[in-house]
Amino acid sequence: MANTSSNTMLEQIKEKVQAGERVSVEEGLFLEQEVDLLTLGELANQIRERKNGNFAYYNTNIHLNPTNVCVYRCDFCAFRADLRDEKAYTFTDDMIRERVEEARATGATEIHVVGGLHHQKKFDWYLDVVRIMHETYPDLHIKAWTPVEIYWFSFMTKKPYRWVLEQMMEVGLGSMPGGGAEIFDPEVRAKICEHKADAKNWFEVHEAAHDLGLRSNATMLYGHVEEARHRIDHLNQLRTLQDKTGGFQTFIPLAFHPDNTRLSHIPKPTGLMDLRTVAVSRIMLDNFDHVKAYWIMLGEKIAQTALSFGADDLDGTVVHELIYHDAGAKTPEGLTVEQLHRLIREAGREPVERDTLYRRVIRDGASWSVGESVMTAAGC
Ligand code: V47
Ligand code: SF4
Repeated sequence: MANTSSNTMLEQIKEKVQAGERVSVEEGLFLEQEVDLLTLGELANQIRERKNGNFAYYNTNIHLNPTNVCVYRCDFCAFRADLRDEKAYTFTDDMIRERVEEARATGATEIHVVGGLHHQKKFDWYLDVVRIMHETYPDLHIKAWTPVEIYWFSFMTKKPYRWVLEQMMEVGLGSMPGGGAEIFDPEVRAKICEHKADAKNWFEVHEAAHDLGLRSNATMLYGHVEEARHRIDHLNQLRTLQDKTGGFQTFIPLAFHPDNTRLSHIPKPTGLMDLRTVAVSRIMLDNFDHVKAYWIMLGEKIAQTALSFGADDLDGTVVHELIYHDAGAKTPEGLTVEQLHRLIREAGREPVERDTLYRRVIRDGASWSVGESVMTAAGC
């Protein structure tokens, strides 16, 4: 970053960030390739504080991966299994009820549901997963199914995405998680997750969801075979749909975990790359309210630091996570609210428990209710 044109470019970007203007794809690439971590952090932090003040959000949640049997074979996935594998499992209705009762007993406000595409299960089984959860604990927000799953349901039923989503909403679906995005570039997808729903399908599902009033998240899986230009293209595509619908809530950069995958020769991203990716994402995604530092993947230390590099959310207490632990995550299986508070306060931020839709949670032990939108309350 020594020459004059680089300095001019950086000055231009700084002015844009200060004025709340959008950084171009070319400038995004420059940030990725030429700019040091602390400068990225300073820029990202400005945006983070403008959008969310000093708040750092978390939620009380629990995970359910209803089956790990999957027709696909994504190279980065350590979670999936074939039907006859020893580790293959599928939840029964009673197991689902038990998981939801556990959610109720711990005062969880959200259940996060993603899983494999089980070729012997019909659409009605997936619908029942949501129905059972909703009937067992109606106040629990069900954040379920990525576009890869919705695409599969649409393929099985030969019905449009909108119909599939409407059926799911009728039995209790509350919002959609951000997975299945990986890296949108078709050449990268061909290398790591050939055959599964492509970028076009991914965006069409989110657009249909937003049109029905469902909010959703977006992710990006980084640190495998992709290059900087692929990450910037990915972020640019996300902000284009967000301009159109405004339906995304949170962006979550997902650090690739290589253990037990077909890409196990690739080293896990370093802490530096994790923080750079959080910061560049925050700068590029000017129309996203939130960027999540998913502690279960980043580890508590990097996630805590990320709160000064553009992130405003740590995700939650997360009980029963499998996808990243199968792929070698060394983080604990869950964190208590006290531990999350400590991480946030140490980072100089104010912890706020939110529900899935970013409303403040008013809590008394395991009982809770929701207040107003946190950002409205903050005047952000
Ligand atoms: O699409 C799978 C990723 C995603 C690995 O919306 C891996 O709040 C790293 O949807 N290393 C599914 N990543 C998870 C998902 C999600 C996660 C966190 C928060 C939210 C949210 C949604 O998990 C997949 C894939 O990108 N994944 N295997 C792995 N070895
Ligand atoms: Fe199946 Fe999802 Fe794993 Fe791909 S990432 S193999 S779709 S469970």
